[in-house]
Amino acid sequence: MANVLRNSAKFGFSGVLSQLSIHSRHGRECVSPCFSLQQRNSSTSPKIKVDLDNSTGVAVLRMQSPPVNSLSLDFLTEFCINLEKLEMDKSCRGLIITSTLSKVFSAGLDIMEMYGKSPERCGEFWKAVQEMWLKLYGSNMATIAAINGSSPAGGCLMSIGCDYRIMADNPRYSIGLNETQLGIVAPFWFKDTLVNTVGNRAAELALELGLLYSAPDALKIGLVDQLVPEDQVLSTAQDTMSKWLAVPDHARQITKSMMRKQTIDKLLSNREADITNFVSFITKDSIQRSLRMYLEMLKSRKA
Ligand code: CO8
Repeated sequence: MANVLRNSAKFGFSGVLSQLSIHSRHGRECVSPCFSLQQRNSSTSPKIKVDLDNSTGVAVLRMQSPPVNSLSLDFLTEFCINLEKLEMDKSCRGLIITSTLSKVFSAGLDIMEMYGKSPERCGEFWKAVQEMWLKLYGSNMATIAAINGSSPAGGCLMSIGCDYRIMADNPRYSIGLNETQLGIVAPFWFKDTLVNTVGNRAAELALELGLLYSAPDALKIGLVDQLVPEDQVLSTAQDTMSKWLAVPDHARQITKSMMRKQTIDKLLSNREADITNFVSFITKDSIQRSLRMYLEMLKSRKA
């Protein structure tokens, strides 16, 4: 552990996990585990907008991919590129993640990326999902999710990957890892992140039943830290961030590493197996049928 702490102090939290040679904001090597961030983003309009306030050192990352900010391969790639840029920027100490869409923070993984796709494409997609979580959960920045709408499944994963969660006080908005409701299973690192957030018993109930919690219920189990009126979600996140940034960076980062490193290392050392598991699971006929039924259910809700 002493070594870990020394390395954390020297390289930053991400640096301890370093697999690839990418220069960090401290001018040293930092993490980007096994993921080539080629500019593969094919869409013309950015799905993400980042504003960094140099006077406060706080960046606001706005997800702006209608209709529901679903996490497609393109979205995830753009997200990771932006996160990496901020991580390397010495002037950026805090990150707030929010959505420009009304009612939705993020609908989670883009189901169309998991339905009717080749095993190769599914593997590429899953690697990007892993990468998003590794970068966020292991970030050196203080991170706050300003959850201004519903946030199921992968949206919840993104939220619990942050250090703190502020949600709009609206009982119609929900958050949770509802994978079992789709007939799929949240992988171990989704589970670990949830356990680290709400504890074992609450996570067990939440995961087995695939529960989506209304904002007030999410606060009760500690899935979010604070509820505020909808129009104050971002301003509260900014106020809260100033408290986080009042703590010396190195002390906060080493502490974060102590809390999260074991969970991150577990995925890093099982990354390829996790991809193989995902691909073989998601391409099964029975799972594809479940996904198709779920997609039909989503469409029929509208009709
Ligand atoms: N992926 C792709 N498309 C989606 C998704 C999604 N996750 N969510 C919604 N859409 C589509 C809808 O089908 C609809 O399409 P269309 O306009 O063509 O009919 C459009 O987005 C708008 O959706 P809604 O009308 O439902 O929008 P609302 O504003 O009424 O509701 C919600 C927004 C609450 C987000 C709602 O859309 C919803 O509940 N979506 C489903 C969320 C969900 O269950 N996501 C789970 C994704 S799986 C995941 O993240 C983790 C998987 C882990 C895999 C592990 C396997 C081993």
